[in-house]
Amino acid sequence: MITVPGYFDRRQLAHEPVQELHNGGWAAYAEKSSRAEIIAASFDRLNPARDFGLEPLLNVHDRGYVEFLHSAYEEWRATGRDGDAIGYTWPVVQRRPLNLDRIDAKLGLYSYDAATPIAEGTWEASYWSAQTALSALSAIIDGEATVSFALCRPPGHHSGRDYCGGYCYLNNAAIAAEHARRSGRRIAILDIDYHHGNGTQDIFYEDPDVLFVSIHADPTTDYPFFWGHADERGAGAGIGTTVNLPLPRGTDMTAYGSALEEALDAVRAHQADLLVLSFGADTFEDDPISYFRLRQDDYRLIGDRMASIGLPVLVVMEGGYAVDDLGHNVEALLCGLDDHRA
Ligand code: OKP
Ligand code: ZN
Repeated sequence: MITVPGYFDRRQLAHEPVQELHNGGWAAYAEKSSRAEIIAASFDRLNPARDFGLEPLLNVHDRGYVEFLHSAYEEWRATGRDGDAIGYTWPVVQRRPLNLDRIDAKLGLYSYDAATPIAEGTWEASYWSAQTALSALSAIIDGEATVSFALCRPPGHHSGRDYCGGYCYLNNAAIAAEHARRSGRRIAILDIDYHHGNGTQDIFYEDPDVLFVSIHADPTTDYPFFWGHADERGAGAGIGTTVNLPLPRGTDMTAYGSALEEALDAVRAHQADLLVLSFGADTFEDDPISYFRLRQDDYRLIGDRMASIGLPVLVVMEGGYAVDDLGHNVEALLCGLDDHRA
C-alpha cells in the first residue's frame, strides 16, 4: 500500500500518439497512456491537480515554444495532412532567426528528434502533467508532506527551454524546481531515469543554485547520445553543479548502488533543502527499450538510500515501459522512501 500522497489529472491521458520511428520503421508509441493508468491503480486515491496557470511554465520555457506546442497539431492538420505532427528537417548548420511560419519548419526548430510526435491531446496532457508536478510540490511547500509523488505523463526530462524530444514536451521536474526555487528553496535534482535528462541539464547548465545530478546509461551506446557524458559539468557560474554518472548496459544493483552513493554525496554537498527526483523505472531488468538490470526490490533499496539523506523529496515520474510491472516498481520506490520516516 502506498502511503505517499500522489497527484494526477486524467486530462494527462489525452496524449496518445499512434506511432514512433523505431529502428528504421514505424512501431507502436511506447509512452502510452496505460503507463499512467497502471501506476494510478497502485494508489487508493490520487489528489487532483490544481491549476497554477501558464506562469510557472513560462519561467522555464520560451513563450514562442509554448505557443508552438499549443497550436502545432492544429497547424499540421490545417495543411491537409492526417496523423500526428512529426518533424523531419532540423536546422543543424547555419542556424539564423528566419521566423518561419510553416509548421514543418517550426517542428524542426522546436524539436531535436523524431521520437516526439504532437497529437491532438498533446498540449492538454502536457499542460496537466506540469500542473501535476506543481501540485505535488505544493504539498511539500505547504508543509503537508515530506514525500510527494507527481504521476507525470507525458514525461519531461528531455525537454529544454525551447524544444521537445524523447517523448517529452514540458519539463515537469524543471518547472517544479524553478517554482520551488522562487519560493526560497535550495534545490537539488537527481535524475535516475535510464536515459540522460538532457533537457533538465540544459535548463540549469549555467545555474550555480540548482544542482543537477544524473545516473543513466552511457550515451556512447544509448539515447540521447549527444549529452550525458561524464565530462559535462556545467558552464560559467554553473561549473560543478552538473554531475553526470554514466553506467554501461548490463548494470545491476551492485554497481548502481555505488553510483547512487556518489550522487547522494553530491546532493549533500550542495546543502539543498529540497530534492526533486526525476524517477524513471526504465532501469528495470525487463524494460523493453533499456538495458540495466534492476529488480523490483532494488527500487525499495533506492528509495531507502534516498530517504537516508533526510530531505523532503518530490518524486516526478519520467520513463518506464515495462507497463505490467510499472505500478509495482513505483510502489517499491515510494515504500522505500516512506518507511524511513515512520
Ligand atoms: C524517454 B525517457 C527509439 C527511438 C527513441 C527515445 C527514448 C526516450 C526515452 N524508439 N527513443 O527518458 O524514458
Ligand atoms: Zn528513460
